[in-house]
Amino acid sequence: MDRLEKIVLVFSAGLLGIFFLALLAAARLQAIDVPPCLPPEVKPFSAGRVDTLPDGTRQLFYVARMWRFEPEIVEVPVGKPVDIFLSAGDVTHGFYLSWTNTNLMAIPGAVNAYTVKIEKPGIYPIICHEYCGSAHQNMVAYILAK
Ligand SMILES: [Cu+2]
Repeated sequence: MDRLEKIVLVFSAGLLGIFFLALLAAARLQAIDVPPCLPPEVKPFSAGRVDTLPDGTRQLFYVARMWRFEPEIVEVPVGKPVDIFLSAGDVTHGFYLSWTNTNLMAIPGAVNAYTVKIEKPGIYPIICHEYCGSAHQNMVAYILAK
């Protein structure tokens, strides 16, 4: 192997290492994490609801179906963890909570979940980011953080 080839190989491997470390650092700084694995007893559900645990944690159970999210408008407290559970009522949908790291897929037969803490009061739109049919662009819900 030519000396120049070795230098290029080492440089390329080092560059890949730097990119990988930068990716890990960015994920850590942005608090980006993969969604948790849910226990097998958590089954898909067909009606949206809002629960409040004794410690004040809000649990939002969203169902995405053509072409709406259920529940459509939910109020949550600022600065407290909010558990989001998502199920699909018909086809695959997306679930993006604007201005947060919450980005889930609603997949028929599965439940996805994420815990988010909203730090600023405001209106946070939830949009579907997976094309799901002719009225996909109208699929929106809102979280009101107070
Ligand atoms: Cu959609």
